[in-house]
Amino acid sequence: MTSAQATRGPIVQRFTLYGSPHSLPTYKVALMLRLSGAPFAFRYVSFQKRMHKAPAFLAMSRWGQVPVLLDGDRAHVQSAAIVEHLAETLGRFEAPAAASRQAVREFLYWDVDALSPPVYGCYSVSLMQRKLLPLEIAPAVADLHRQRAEAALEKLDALLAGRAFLCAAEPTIADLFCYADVAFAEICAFDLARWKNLAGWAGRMTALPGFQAPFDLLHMADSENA
Ligand SMILES: N[C@@H](CCC(=O)N[C@@H](CS)C(=O)NCC(=O)O)C(=O)O
Repeated sequence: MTSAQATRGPIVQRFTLYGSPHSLPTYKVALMLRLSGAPFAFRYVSFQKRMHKAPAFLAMSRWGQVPVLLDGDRAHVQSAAIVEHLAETLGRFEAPAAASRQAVREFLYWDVDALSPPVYGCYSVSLMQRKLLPLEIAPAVADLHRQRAEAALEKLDALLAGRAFLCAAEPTIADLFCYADVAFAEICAFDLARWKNLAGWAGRMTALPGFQAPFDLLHMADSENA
């Protein structure tokens, strides 16, 4: 602690993120905070300990899910809504004009509809195979997740042809949000080299100042209530 802090008292942390390093939507919010340069405290919510169904947690998260972002006293849920809230309040990664703001929203909805669910499914398969979650996913279901993830990644690659970023000349929350899924797809052994535009864009995302990959950004060891 510096002498200035000692006289002024502890710094009040504005943002507290509840989630898990293994949670893809938690990474989306953490990445937004990180790339925006906004410090945050991280609280690990253990699914094994059913912390997400405890009354105190349900009081913040009506669906009993992570992530939850506390911004001061207000609890925010749903990663897409949280990321939009952060863009507005921090003034970072917003689209520059009304037309591209609408395009950003469309990409967020597309991601939640088409890209994130199959990648999330593939990651669940990987957690099951590594015996980190007690799941039973039939091989046919696992194959379907993989096919759907591939189709969505193929689409994203096509949409990135001739563009540096998805909706504007600069990265927006649409890029951050979709990139998080692509990062988890890579963890699930999808080889981005297959998709030239996607690989180039992912390289631009990982080169952004402050960027950190999922398990570099969120550590179990750092969590305050693991
Ligand atoms: N649409 C939500 C999805 C959140 C979600 O699926 N969270 C998972 C962890 S990655 C969860 O909390 N699962 C526990 C449950 O649903 O009971 C978002 O984007 O925030």
